Amino acid sequence: MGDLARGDFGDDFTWGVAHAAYQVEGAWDADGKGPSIWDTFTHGKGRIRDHSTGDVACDFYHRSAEDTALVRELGFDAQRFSISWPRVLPEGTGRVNAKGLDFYDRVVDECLEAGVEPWVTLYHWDLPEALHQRGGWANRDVVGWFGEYVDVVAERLGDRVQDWMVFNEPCSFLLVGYLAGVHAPGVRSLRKFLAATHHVNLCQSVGASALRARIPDANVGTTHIITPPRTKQDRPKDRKARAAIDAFANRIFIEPNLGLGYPTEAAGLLRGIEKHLKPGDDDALKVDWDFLGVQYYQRQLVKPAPIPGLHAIPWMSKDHRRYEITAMGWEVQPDGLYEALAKVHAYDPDLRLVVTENGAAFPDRLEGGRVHDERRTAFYRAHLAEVRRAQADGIPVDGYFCWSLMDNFEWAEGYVPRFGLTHIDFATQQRTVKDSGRWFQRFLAATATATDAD
Ligand code: GCO
Repeated sequence: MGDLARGDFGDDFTWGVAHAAYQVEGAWDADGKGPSIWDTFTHGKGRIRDHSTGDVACDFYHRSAEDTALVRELGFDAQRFSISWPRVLPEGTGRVNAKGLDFYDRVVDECLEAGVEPWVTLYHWDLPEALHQRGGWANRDVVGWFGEYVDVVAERLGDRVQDWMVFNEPCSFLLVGYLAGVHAPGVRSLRKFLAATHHVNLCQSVGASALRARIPDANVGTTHIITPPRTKQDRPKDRKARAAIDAFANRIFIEPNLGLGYPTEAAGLLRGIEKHLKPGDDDALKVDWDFLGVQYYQRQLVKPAPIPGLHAIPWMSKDHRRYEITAMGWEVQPDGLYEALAKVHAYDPDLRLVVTENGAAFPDRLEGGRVHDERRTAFYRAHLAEVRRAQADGIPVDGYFCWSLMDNFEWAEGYVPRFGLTHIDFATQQRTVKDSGRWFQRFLAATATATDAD
């Protein structure tokens, strides 16, 4: 891997960093913002590993200019951030909170002034609590509510923002929030999970249309986490197990928008989704994406399950002997990124792909003003090599976003796992660029091909 250089990825390749509203903004009730399901969830007892909340987080709400300047200093082209729906529409529909919208307007301008492209995600998991009280994603009315919200944002930011992602990882907030109940809103119901999944898929399409109606030259995509399942053996029942998890964790969130319907044949438990379909939905689901965002963290070890209709369960044990394990307990397998890209590419060879998230948490230590996180640098280098391999094999990948610019609120794990290129002291809000961030800075500054930044 000694030969990796920025220039090898192409002149039009976008290098970015990503983060999300609830994980970084703080200011949870400032300037007229309404509560989101994550405010409710974290303010309840016992949900978050370190009993923390996103009330303050990285205080990005007040420090966005400084953080955006850092994105530029490190040499990235783009900053991916998300809009908090209840900051813009405190009740979810109707009344617009001007100060909330002003904040995002400012962030966009700060990006442009710093020479950083703003890449905007419309939904990164913080549904207005008021809409959850009305049934949230499980209520089909959400399709109208979401269209209204996207229109408000597109009208205000569309003159300056070209790159849009409608959703961040439906798989995660639906499976973990509506089926496992470990993320907000903490629901455990197969029925609600299936209803919510169908409504989110409809919203992908409604959101994309609302963007295109306001912004003729918009670059419209969405993001999916791709977790390739693996089994220890390859017997027919192992293959069936992989297929079932693949349907549940990957395919139901991607295929309906590509006009392929729901893969109910692969997992019997999915059949319940059919009763949420109305005439005309098959067409309403179709989206003509400009790009798809692929987010990759790990492969998932699964094993055959003796549960009729399910076929597979995730296997929580780890292969410590074969793989390095991150602070999230995830196995480091760089070639899984290639597999994830190839999997999405197989749907449509012309569809542009962007790696909208990739990164890792490690037990970082701040010592003498430095964080020597060589494991993170090695992680990025190995994964970037897989992006190059995908490009070399003809897969059109034209961007890569690190998760994340800075340490932030990692959902149910609180502030324990640190994913940043920048360390944050959450008591003082002091930012310290880690060695991995400096590695990127050198890598991005070197324009020649085939010479490593090190
Ligand atoms: C996700 C989200 C991020 C996470 C990151 C690390 O992929 O789950 O987009 O919000 O923080 O992935 O788990």
